[in-house]
Amino acid sequence: DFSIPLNTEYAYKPRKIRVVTIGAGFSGLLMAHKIQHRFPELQEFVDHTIYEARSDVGGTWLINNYPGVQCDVPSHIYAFPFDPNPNWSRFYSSGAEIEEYIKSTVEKWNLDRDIQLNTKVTGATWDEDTGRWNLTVEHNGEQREDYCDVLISAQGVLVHHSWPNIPGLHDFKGHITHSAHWDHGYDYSHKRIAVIGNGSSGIQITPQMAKLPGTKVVNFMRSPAWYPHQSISGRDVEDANPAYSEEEISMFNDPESHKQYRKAIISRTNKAFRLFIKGENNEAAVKFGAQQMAEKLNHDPDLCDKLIPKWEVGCRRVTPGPGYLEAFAKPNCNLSNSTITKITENAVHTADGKIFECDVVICATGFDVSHRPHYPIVGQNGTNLADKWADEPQSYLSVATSAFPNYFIMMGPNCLGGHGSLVESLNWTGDYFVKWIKKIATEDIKYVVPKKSVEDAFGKYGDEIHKTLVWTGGCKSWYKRNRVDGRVTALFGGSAILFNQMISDIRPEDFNIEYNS
Ligand code: N01
Repeated sequence: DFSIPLNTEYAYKPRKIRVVTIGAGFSGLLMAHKIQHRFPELQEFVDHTIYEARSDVGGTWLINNYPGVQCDVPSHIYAFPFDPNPNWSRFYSSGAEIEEYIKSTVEKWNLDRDIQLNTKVTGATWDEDTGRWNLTVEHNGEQREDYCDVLISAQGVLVHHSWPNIPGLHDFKGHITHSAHWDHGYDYSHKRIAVIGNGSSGIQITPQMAKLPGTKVVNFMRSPAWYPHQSISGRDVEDANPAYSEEEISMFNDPESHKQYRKAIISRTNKAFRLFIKGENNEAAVKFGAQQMAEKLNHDPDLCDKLIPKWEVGCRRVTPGPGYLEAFAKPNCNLSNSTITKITENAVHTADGKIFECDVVICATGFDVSHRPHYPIVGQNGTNLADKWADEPQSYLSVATSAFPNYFIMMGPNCLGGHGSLVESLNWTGDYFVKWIKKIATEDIKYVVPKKSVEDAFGKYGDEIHKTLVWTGGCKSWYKRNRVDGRVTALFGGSAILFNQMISDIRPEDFNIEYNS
């Protein structure tokens, strides 16, 4: 087509393609920014829609709004790279502050231009003849059909919360809630409260409940976890979550100083990866962590025995969790590590024969971490993604999977979800998607799909690295789909720097590419 000026970067006139992104949390909003602003040339040939099932943007920060919710990633690196926020009030931000930041960023950049709220994708089927995804979406209870050339899953991984599998749970006659489905209309004060779970959610909820007037709280834990209080804020302070002073905030408002500050935190975070390698660094961390936890527990032998893990630091996700260990010093806050055998109308029963009468049961029991979609995504030869991933999820570099052409995933299996800067990694992933979108549109490509052999090789490569890392240690964790043994399916087996290198090129040789003509 000679109508294109010769100095264009494209060899062919780009064909118009329709891109649908599912989800308007951090990942989906990053895609919105890339398509609307970062790569303005995409306007010429990309028609983009973001479907969001909920009534607002914000993803995980909209869903997880339990009391005390706070991010355990430093605020200054938990921000959109295109709009770093100099005004964070603390080293770690509250969920509410993050939600506010997300909403104001959306408004500032008009990122809701292509978003359709209250609209749920209920099915996606690949059509090999047309090279398109046929979609069904539900809005206000009505189903309609749509299509796209490229489908991007930006649904996140910790989306569908899990109720514990405890006999009698639903016979409980008091108030029952989940950390990811909090009931803000209920007054928790003056209640006897059972908090089940001691992951990142449970450890934030427990001290908040213990603070309320007249409460009696029991936290039921099954597996101990490390709660290091060593601040990576770079300041020698006791407070694990320091508030920023006015001077610091005004310093951050100078773009160069802010950039340097962010760089320093990213560098400290990247270096922390060394801690996750089995061996002397981790052994030192175990010693340090055990000593620090014992101090926080006032060297209470019973609490130390129950709470200080015997496995590596980082085997389960570490979280700063200020106030959790300290809460057990209060007379109204207790810990049980005996297995819950049943829940009755008014009590939690444990294997050691104890019965805890309570008015409230809070399940901080995590999420479905299978990666399996909760609606049919059907790829080549009728392959349903939920079936493909029934035993274990497999991906190509976390961003795509064989038999699912033109399907790209943010935070797919084995992504950079446990170390480094998550938002930075989503940003690199978004850039990677844009490269494919441009290539597909400008080279008249019908579809691209990762080769199964390469996907398998990536899995093996990751497994080999994982053998050297603490995530394969002897604990039970959601990194291994809530198992003790088995593959690490949630996390990338390498540093953030390695992930960045691996994703900086689209490596077409790893894909089968089908052209339209
Ligand atoms: O979920 P989890 P989460 N009886 O799966 C326990 C992110 N996040 O919502 O391990 C008793 O970690 C279960 O015990 P066990 C972050 O990535 C971040 O807390 O199966 N207990 C476990 O203790 C985090 O890692 C932030 O033995 C039962 C707990 O429930 C991820 O989300 C805040 C049980 C679930 O812990 C998930 O965190 C919140 C039973 N029958 C979340 N069933 C921050 O940034 C389950 N459990 C701070």
